[in-house]
Amino acid sequence: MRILVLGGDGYLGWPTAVDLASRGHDVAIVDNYVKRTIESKIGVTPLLEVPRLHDRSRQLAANTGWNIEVFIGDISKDYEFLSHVLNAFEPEAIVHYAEQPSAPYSMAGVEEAVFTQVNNVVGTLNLAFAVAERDPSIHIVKLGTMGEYGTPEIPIEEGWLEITHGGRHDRVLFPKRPHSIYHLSKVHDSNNLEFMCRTWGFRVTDLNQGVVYGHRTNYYDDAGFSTSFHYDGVFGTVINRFAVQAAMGMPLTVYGAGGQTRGYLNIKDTLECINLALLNPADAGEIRVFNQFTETFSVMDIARQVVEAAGNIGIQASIAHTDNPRNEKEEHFYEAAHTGLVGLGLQPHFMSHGLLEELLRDIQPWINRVNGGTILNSPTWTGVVERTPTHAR
Ligand code: NAD
Ligand code: USQ
Repeated sequence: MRILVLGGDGYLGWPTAVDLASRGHDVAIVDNYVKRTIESKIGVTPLLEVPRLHDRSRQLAANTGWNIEVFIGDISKDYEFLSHVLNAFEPEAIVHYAEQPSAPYSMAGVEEAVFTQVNNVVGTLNLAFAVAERDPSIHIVKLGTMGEYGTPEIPIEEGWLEITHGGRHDRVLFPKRPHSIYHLSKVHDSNNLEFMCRTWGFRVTDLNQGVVYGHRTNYYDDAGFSTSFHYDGVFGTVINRFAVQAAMGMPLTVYGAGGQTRGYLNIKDTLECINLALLNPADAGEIRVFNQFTETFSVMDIARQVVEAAGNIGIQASIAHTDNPRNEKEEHFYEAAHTGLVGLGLQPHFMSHGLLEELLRDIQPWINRVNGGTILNSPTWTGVVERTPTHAR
């Protein structure tokens, strides 16, 4: 298959592109390095230094013979660029990761909130129009997020809700009550794509992914395969952060009570889910929604498991409840369906099967690169930020 990966410089984009190339597909990637721009603006760095895409792609080809074509450009600000890429590469499927993914960043202030929604929503709209222009039968595999649903008092279905109202029956997109401006941008994307499928007969798989953790994929050991792994309070996701905190001897930062419950999956399963979605495309006119996670944990469950895994490899770790910078429920009901991808053949990698020990061992050699000042740098959810007025800058 000819597969275009949007957001190919990111934590998930690069390993996905490598994995697809290893399976014999023709792969191209697009990125505009906006994540690197934000990193330098807010003063954070990934744990491992990551070469730029042309260098990574050259290194990959030299090591394996797999070619990944690279296009550098902005899918949100430059429609002509995106349209050119589709005409030049002629993809049969597009995996769309190219969005601002951090909830804390999106809540830092008006600039960050507006950037997040414009970048994410307009990028997806541009993609929809470029696909309509090039070939509406291209399968779009779009990364959504479990946080679109929020934490409702009823069980979360896989995308759709069957309702009977006024004596009549219908099937509607599950009601959304997201956690942040970022998560809300994904809700807008889902609504826009549902419209495109209903109106233009698009084929879309909307993957409501849970929180991803881990670093090692099948190709991790070789130079050029490692990815952008964050542990800071803006881009780092909770399990990756806890592993780094344990490895550096810092207490694990459980925000508030720690009852916040979410769906999680290992990065190896992200790659497998993308593969399964691509091999089993949505039908024309269908927006197919999968809840892409394998296990459900509270933050305290995770912290305890990280402490235990650290102990198994001789690291003494501890937990410290810290003030929660977010506005979220800290104790709540949570039950979410996730049978679609298992139905397609997903065989999950479970966290208790040595994955935390593997992660801790992998990051230990790099722990002297950690910038401790970026562990507690999460913006708060107040929406009010102390900033220098524009006219005084
Ligand atoms: P990431 O920030 O590491 O990767 C996203 C990449 O997209 C970056 O390299 C960025 O430069 C690029 N990008 C952003 N806007 C762009 C634009 N306008 N034009 C071109 N490139 C652009 O994020 P990630 O953690 O790899 O997440 C990938 C996707 O998966 C995101 O859409 C995210 O919302 C979603 N997701 C991630 C997780 C997770 O736990 N990491 C969980 C659920 C969903
Ligand atoms: N948390 C802590 N301590 C920390 C960091 C986080 O207790 O040091 C808590 C948060 O308060 C939250 C939970 O852990 O309750 C998860 O936080 P997270 O930062 O790992 O995840 P989140 O902000 O939801 O975002 C991440 C990705 C995002 C993706 C989302 C999937 O950054 O791109 O969409 O996971 S989901 O949560 O299912 O929506």
